[in-house]
Amino acid sequence: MRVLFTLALITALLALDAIAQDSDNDGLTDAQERILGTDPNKPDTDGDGLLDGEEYFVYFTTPTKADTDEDGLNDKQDPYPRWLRYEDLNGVAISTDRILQGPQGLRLHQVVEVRAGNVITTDWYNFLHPDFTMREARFTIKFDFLDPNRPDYQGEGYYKPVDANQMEILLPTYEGIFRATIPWPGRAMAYNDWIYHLYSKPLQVGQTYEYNVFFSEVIRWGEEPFARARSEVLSTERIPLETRLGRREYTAYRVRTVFKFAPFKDPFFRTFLAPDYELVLQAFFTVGETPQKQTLLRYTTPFFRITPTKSVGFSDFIVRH
Ligand SMILES: [Ca+2]
Ligand SMILES: [Ca+2]
Ligand SMILES: [Ca+2]
Ligand SMILES: [Ca+2]
Repeated sequence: MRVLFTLALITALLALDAIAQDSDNDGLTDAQERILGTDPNKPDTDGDGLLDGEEYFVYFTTPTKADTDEDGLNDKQDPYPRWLRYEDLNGVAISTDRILQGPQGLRLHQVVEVRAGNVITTDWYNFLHPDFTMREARFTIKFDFLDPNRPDYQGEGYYKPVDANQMEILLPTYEGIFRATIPWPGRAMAYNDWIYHLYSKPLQVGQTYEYNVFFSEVIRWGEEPFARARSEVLSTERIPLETRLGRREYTAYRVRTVFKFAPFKDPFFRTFLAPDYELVLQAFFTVGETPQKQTLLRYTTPFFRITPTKSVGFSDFIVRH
C-alpha cells in the first residue's frame, strides 16, 4: 500500500514537473507556450531579439510578431513597442493605444469605443513632439445616439499650430462644425497625451512633471480650454492582473496627475468639475528600469463614459493581457 502511494506521488510530481518544464529556457513553461502559440523549443519565436517570456511578462508585446505595433521597428529596437487594449472595469468602454514612429515623427494613436445603449467611437492620431508640444492632432468622432431628437454626427477634426502662439481648430460638434484659431502657449499638450508624457520618461518614485493641457474632449468650445497638469510618481505597490496564463501580480508605480482647469462657463462641466476645477487621475506602470519596460497597467480617466443624456463619469481602464 505504502509503495503504491509513493509511486502515485512520484508520478504526480513528474507530471507537475512536465507542466513546469521550460524546455527552451525563455521564461514560459511548455504548457504556457501552448496557450500563447509560441514554440516551446525556440526561446525567441518571432526572432525579434526578445525572449518569448520577456515579451509576455515584461514588455507586453506579442511573442509571435516581430513588430507588435506595425510601425516598422522590431520590438527590441522600438522604444514604444506595444499595442495595448484597456478594458473599462464598468464594462462599457474599450480603449486601444499605441505609439508609432514614422517618417513624420511620433504619433499617439488612441481608439476609444463606448457601448452604453449608444455607440461612441473616438479615433485619435496625435502627432507628438519630443518636448511634448503637440504638433498636430487628427481625429474621427462618430457619435450614434439613440435619442431621435439629437442629430447623429460623425466627422473628422484636427488642431494644428498656425505659429508658435496660435492653434487652428476644426471640430465637429452638436451645433455643427466649430472652427477657430485660439491662443496656444508653447509646450502644451492634448489632454490625452498625458499617458504618452508618462510613457516617454523612466519613472521613479518622487518624480514630478508639470505641463499645460489642451482639453480636447470638451464639446463646447469658446471657453478657457487650458489646464495645468502636475504628475507625481507617488509610490510602488502590488497590482493583480488577469492574464491568459492566470492571475499575476506586478509591482507598479502609482502616478497621480492633477489637472487644474480654468473656470468653465458651461454649467454642465462646472457641476462636474466642482468648485475647485480640479481633476485627479491615476495610473499604474510596471516597475522597470527603462520606459520600454514600464507598461501602463491601469489608468483612471474622465469623459469617456458619455450616455445619451450626456452624463459623464470616470472610467477605470485596466490592460487586457
Ligand atoms: Ca519555454
Ligand atoms: Ca521575440
Ligand atoms: Ca515580438
Ligand atoms: Ca514596432
